[in-house]
Amino acid sequence: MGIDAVVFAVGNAKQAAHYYSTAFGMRPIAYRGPENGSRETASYVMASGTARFVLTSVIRPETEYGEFLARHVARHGDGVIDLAIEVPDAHAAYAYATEHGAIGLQSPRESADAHGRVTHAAIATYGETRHTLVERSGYRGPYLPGYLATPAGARPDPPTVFQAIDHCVGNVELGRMDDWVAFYNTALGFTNMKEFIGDDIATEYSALMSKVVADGTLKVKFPINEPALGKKKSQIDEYLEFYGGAGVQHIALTTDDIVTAVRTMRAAGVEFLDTPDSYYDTLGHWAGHTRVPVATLREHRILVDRDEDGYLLQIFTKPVQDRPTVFFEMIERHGSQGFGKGNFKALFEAIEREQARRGNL
Ligand code: TYF
Ligand code: FE
Repeated sequence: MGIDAVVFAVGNAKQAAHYYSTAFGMRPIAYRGPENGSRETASYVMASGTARFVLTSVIRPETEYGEFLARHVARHGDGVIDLAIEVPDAHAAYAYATEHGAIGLQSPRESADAHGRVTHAAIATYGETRHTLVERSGYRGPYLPGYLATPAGARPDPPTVFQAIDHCVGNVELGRMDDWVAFYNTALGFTNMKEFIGDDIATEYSALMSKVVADGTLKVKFPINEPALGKKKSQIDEYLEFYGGAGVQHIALTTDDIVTAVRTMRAAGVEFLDTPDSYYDTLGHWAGHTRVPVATLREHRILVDRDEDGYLLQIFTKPVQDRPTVFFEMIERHGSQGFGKGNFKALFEAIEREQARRGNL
C-alpha cells in the first residue's frame, strides 16, 4: 500500500528530530520514551505530507532491542533500520514472504490502545535492514499503539518542503544485486522497472550497477545498487566500507516545488551536491519548456531529465552525517517515472568530487 515509515537508529534522536524539523520541514507528530512506557528507547515520529520518519535512540540498553540499537549505531553510525511497508493483511504478507524465501524476524503480532489496533510482522532484507509489514486496520492514533501525540509546540511549524517518499535505495555487496532483486520478485511479488544501470554505464563513468524493483502500483520503489569495478573506487564501496556492510543509501522525497524546497533547506544549512555550469550550458532546448526556467535550475544546481512520459527535476544532498553514507534526493516529477538516467554522468562526477575531497577515491 506504500511506505509506512522510514525508521532511523541515531545517536541522538532528540537532536535529529530538530534537524528534520528545521532543515526538512517535518512536523513532530508522536513520541514514545521513558515518559510513556519505554524505559530504554526514545522515538520521535516526524511527518511531512504522507511521509513518516521515526528517529530512535537508545537511552539505556536493557533488553535485546536496546542492545541492538546501541550496537547498530556503533557499527553503522546513524542509519536506516527499517523500511516499513503498509500492507492490507500482515498475516498473509508475512506467510507469503516467508514461504517464498524471506527470513522472518517477527511473526505477526497485534498491539492495541484506545485508538484501535495494528498488526505487524517483520522480515529481513539486505544488511541489518528490515521490512516491518504494518496492517493498520483503520487505526486512528498518531502512529502506533504506545505512541503519544506530540502537542503543538511553542515554535511554529516550519514550511513544508516535501509531500511523500518517492523511493528508497539500498547498497549491497559486489555481486549481490541480482540476488536481492530476485528476493523482492519472489518474496514480495515486486517487478522490475525498466530503468537500470548496466555494466556499459558502469565501466564508462558510474562504477556501480543498479536495478529497480517496485510493487504493482509503483507506490513502493526500491532501487538496488552494487559496486562495479571501474576506473576508480566505487562510491558504493565507499558506502559499504563506512557503513560496515549493506544498507539504505538514499531516500528520495517527492516535492511539488523543488526550487522552494532547495532554497528553504539551504537556508537551514543543508548541503547539496554541486553541478558544473557546463551541465546547464549543454542542456537541450527541451529543458526550456519545463516549469522552472533553466536560469533558476542553474542558480540552485537542480538537475533535469526527460523521457517519453514527461520530465523530472532532482537534486541530491551531501551525506547528512559524518560518515559518507546516507543522503537524500529531492524530486519533482511531471509525468516521468524514471530516476534521472540522463543525469547519471553529471551526478556521479559530482559524487566522485566529494569522494576525492574525503580522500576516498
Ligand atoms: O535512485 C536512483 O536511481 C537515482 C540515481 O548511487 C542514483 O537517484 C543511483 C545510484 C546512486 C545515486 C543516485
Ligand atoms: Fe534516487
